[in-house]
Amino acid sequence: MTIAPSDLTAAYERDGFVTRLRIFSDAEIAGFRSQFDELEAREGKEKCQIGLQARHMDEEFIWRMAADDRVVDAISACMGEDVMLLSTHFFCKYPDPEGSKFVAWHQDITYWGLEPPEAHTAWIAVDDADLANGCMQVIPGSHRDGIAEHGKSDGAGNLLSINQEIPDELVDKSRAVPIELHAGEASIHNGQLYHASFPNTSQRRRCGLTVRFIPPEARQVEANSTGQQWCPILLRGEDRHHHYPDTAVPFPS
Ligand SMILES: O=C(O)CCC(=O)C(=O)O
Repeated sequence: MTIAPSDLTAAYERDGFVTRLRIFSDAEIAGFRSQFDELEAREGKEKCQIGLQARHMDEEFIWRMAADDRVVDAISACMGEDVMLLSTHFFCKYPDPEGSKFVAWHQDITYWGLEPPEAHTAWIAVDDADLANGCMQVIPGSHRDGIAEHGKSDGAGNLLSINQEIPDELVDKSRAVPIELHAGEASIHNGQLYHASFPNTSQRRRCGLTVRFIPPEARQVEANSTGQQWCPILLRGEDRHHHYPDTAVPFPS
């Protein structure tokens, strides 16, 4: 981590995101990348684009990435001491010369069925992510604007599960900030922050692991966008709310 935890907390509260957190060394991320490459060879690129959800439950390297103490230290500086791992999801954008695959402007929390509507995401770069290969973009401070009514995206190729999109007129794109990351670095964003990513028009893959976290008080009041029940796992602190059945740690250390 390049900034002190107290600075992280203040920046996160103000902007709704923090970035360029060095989590894994070059050697560590190279190891994880080769395990992702192996999974990609086994399951195919089509599946790996957005189809690898909650695979920390059966792929040990994903669990090791998501539950790493350095990730949890950073998340805990942003969201507080009690931390549950909600899920994981790879967003892997392959070279797309036609520019057809993108992630529309959205807030994560609107389709996760949580009350209070609170969640936080660590986006861990498996590959370098930059403007050319479609890194994430955010609108600083938009997590304080409340929850926006989402519509459906008109453009074909939105990688979001139900094609959701914040209406154009509500997004001040002139304030967008690109989240460029080297492999092994992470950003963290608030589930109410407006964010998006544009097509990967480079020749390079852009793979990131999103790790979703909630505080134990956030209970599930409706099905999430994939129609499933969440099965979060307490990683740090205490669960005084007991909204969820106990889920065993898949790969105890
Ligand atoms: O990786 C991307 O391009 C988008 C990620 C995203 O929308 C998210 O983390 O919620």
